[in-house]
Amino acid sequence: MITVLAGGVGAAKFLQGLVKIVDPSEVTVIVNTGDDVELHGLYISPDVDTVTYTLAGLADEARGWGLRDETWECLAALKRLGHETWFNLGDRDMGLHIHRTQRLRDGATLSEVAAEVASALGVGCRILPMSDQRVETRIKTRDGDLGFQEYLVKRGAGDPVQAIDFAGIEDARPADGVTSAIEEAQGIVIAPSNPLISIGPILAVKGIREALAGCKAPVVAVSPIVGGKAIKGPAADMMQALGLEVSAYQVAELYRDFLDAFILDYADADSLERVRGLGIKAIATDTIMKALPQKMALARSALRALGVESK
Ligand code: FO1
Repeated sequence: MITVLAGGVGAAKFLQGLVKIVDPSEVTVIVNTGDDVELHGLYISPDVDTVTYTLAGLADEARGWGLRDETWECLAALKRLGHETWFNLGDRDMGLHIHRTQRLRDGATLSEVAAEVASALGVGCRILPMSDQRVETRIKTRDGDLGFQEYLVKRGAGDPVQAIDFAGIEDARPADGVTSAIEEAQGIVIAPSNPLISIGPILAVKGIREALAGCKAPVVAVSPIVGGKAIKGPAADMMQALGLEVSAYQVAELYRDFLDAFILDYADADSLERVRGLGIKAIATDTIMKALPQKMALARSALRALGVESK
């Protein structure tokens, strides 16, 4: 089994490549839920949905979130009724959120719902939310404490970040199957996702970071930072605002307690020796995943770094 720690779009692209070279039933994905948000009475789990929709072949890959060929009638109706509609929920996407919300109200767990949805959409991998308890990524700014989606979508990630907090993390436990997916894996991949707000919340759930540091399988991470910039999203600005170096090296450094290997882009090949100085095997390759061949090639590099055979 290959276990992948995942945020949203970067992880989803990597997984598209991985499931072409490994049997999907051999892949377990542990997904960040710190981005989850409740709006219009609905529970939305953006990273879980991005991974699920992408692996189901239903995602709008150009936009990076939601479903392809969406319509937006429900949101327009909410707007006419005076609701805030800064978070764009498509009609079909809304169907999933209604289902999840109803199931949670009936006593199902987030991970039960994730498994049901994956199965209904024909996804062959196991998709595990990091925890069934609510963990909420909060961004501290000059204007106060913002919910993650408020910071990212409503305010366009424009506020200098003073601190990041994961509300509820003290009471969160890994969802069923998460720890064993780390302990029993043949290899573990940290996807090219934001280390602070996508992988960070997963690592902050009690026991997960320790499981990674103590597991027998090798762990490889793929850098989401290329040439001092984030491939997508606010990672670079956030790292800078928090006084971190905006570099692939810095990402490796953030994971150094559990990392065996690190893949960075050719653009950062001058950092290979520095990463090796951390005692981590470092590999340079093309990490920009424009189309399926690049996604597969990157997944293949990760498996090679783990010493795992691929199709
Ligand atoms: N991102 C946006 O930039 N604008 C949106 O209106 C938006 C809506 C949305 C709806 C459902 C969903 O699953 C994701 C959505 N996202 C939107 C993406 C999301 O905010 C982030 O990409 C992730 O939370 C970060 O991984």
